[in-house]
Amino acid sequence: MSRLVVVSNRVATPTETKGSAGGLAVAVFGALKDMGGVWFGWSGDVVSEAVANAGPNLEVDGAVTFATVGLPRRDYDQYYRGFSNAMLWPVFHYRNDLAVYERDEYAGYRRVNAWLAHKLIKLLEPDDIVWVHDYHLIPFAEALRQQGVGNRLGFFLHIPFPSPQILLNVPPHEELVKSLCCYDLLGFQTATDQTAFHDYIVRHVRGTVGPGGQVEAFGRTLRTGVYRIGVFPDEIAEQAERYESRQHVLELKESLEGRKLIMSVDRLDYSKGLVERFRAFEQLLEKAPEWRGNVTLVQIAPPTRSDVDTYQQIRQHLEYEAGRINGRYSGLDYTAIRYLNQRYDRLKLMSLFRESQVGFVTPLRDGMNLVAKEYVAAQNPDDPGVLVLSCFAGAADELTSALLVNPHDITGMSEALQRALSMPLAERKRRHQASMAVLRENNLGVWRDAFLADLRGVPPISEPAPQP
Ligand code: GDG
Repeated sequence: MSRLVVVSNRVATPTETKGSAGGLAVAVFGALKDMGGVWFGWSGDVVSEAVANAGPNLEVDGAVTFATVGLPRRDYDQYYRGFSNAMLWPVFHYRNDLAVYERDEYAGYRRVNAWLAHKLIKLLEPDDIVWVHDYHLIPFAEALRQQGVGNRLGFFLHIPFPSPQILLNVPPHEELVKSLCCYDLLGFQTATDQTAFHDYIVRHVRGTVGPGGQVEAFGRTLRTGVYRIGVFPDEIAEQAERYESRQHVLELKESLEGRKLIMSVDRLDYSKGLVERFRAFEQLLEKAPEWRGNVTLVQIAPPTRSDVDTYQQIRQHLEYEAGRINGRYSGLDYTAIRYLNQRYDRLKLMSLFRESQVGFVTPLRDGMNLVAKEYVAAQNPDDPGVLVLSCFAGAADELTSALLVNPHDITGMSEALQRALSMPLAERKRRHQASMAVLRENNLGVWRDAFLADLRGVPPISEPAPQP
């Protein structure tokens, strides 16, 4: 059987791959263990040129090799902080207004992709199948192909693929799409994303889209498919139940003094709709005074990408909103919004989800949103909480039993909160059962195996990869 090579911007740590709650790193590592292979990418460290060039650093764990490289400061700034996170991330989340384009950052993005590809080639065997993850690595296959690699190359995009009119805002949009066409298989989270890619191919580069998502463009033929990422719901349910009587949950319960709890967990990112969410909660307290002092919103928001300006701005904005709303509605013994800028242990999060009556997940755009799925999975089936979910999360296609909201409609969201807080048990159970059935049918293993099966099915290019 072919080996598997996984390439992602960040390589998971050994602890993450052995975590018991079933995250993405665990699922990817599972496939690597079965097939044998390599997980290659950035170590997360900024290092000197000499140290970067001396890499990759190899760590062997059974049949799996973790191969990581550090990035010099300029590469980090241009490839990661610059083009990936200050240009591609905002535009792919429909926030052109926040995007910053610098030609030298784009050049750095391509240069780092080529350098990473060059590093990987030395570890690659001719029959390996290569699975590349996410927007940091769009030109990775092109760089491999230019260096003579004929292996099967697949790419999964974790974030939305924007509609063509939005993508046109990225000056080198055509080069990026051409680079994507160097893969053999492109995976998207939803049919909307796949269709947006197809539209671009047909309208802007006069390519063709055939049955089964086959694309012909730039002289290449490739497959495209929809692979909805999921969770392992039964493991999460079991973990959440096992942790429900732990100290942290008991302390939270005691501090709530019988008040209802709304839970939200997101990386602190402007795509997650946090400001609109706080305002919707404020409107609930304003328009439904019976809830004042009787419901608390816990927002866990660990900071990310804090050296990108737009992330500093969203953080300040949220601190202002949380302070303003708490100033208005908190009391001597009651805090309306508990806003926590910290990362919590995964198992703790799952047990807090189980303890709450509402999961409030309202991104302005999101490829999938795993928090929504984790929230559902963590519920007690005999007394489940209600998921209030943005229609702009990929997860909304599947979790149709959630209360779906438009995150720009503050009043609509506050009404959904009211409805969720007062929903009768029978309806809550019915919605929870329907959502759990969807999560079980399309769990994280199904996502992984479907993508890999399709990638294996791609006929290899005739020339073998050059030997190191
Ligand atoms: C990208 C796409 C797509 C969050 N805070 C803490 C914590 N988390 C965990 C959650 C969840 C994960 O991080 C976040 O995943 P999401 O899917 O919600 O969002 P992104 O980070 O934006 O992920 C997204 C995903 O890729 C997968 O394809 O769904 O659309 O944007 O698992 O639980 N985990 C811990 N402490 C925290 O404080 N331990």
